[in-house]
Amino acid sequence: MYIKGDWIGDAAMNLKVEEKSKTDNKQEETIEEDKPVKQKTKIERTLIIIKPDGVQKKLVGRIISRFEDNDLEIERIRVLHIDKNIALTHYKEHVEKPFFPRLLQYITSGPCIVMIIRGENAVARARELMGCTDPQKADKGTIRGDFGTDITINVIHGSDCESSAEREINIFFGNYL
Ligand code: RTP
Ligand code: MG
Repeated sequence: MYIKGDWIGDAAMNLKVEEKSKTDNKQEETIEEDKPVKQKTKIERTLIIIKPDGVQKKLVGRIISRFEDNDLEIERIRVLHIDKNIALTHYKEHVEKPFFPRLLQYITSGPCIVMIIRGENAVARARELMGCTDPQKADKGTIRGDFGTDITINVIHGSDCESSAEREINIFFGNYL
């Protein structure tokens, strides 16, 4: 018996509602089965930096090919020796961290290649191609796994989400979009 306010009764009611919505979903699923399966995709832009070690080791072409071979295209590209002010702006979330002095020294140590990369789900897909921050832990076949030296000297930067991409694109390419 269901008594309003009784938690067992409430749970039973919730279960019924849940069962009903499962049945409803089942009907939807049956209808959906006839339709072709569509993956959720979105055209995005992300900011990629081939860091000074990547340029010094002449890896630019090979790194760009990793993106192009995966249907991500270069929309804008420039060579830039990042100075202290740009580094402080770009890496503002890391300025107080213990590793920042080494990161600053590294990122300002020579010319970088800065690019806007565009394509379906570009932010997440670029990060997958890059591999995780620490090259020792990154999978082989990823850019950092194949070419990185250590957790700081790791060849490449990629925006970590769409809002970061917008902010970073604005730093390096202004508001041309
Ligand atoms: P990024 O921003 O360059 O794409 O790298 P990420 O998201 O994978 O890593 P994040 O945590 O944002 O760190 C930014 C860059 O700082 C250097 N780093 N050094 N413990 C350390 O010594 C350390 N941790 C991070 C790396 O160059 C990293 O890419
Ligand atoms: Mg980051």
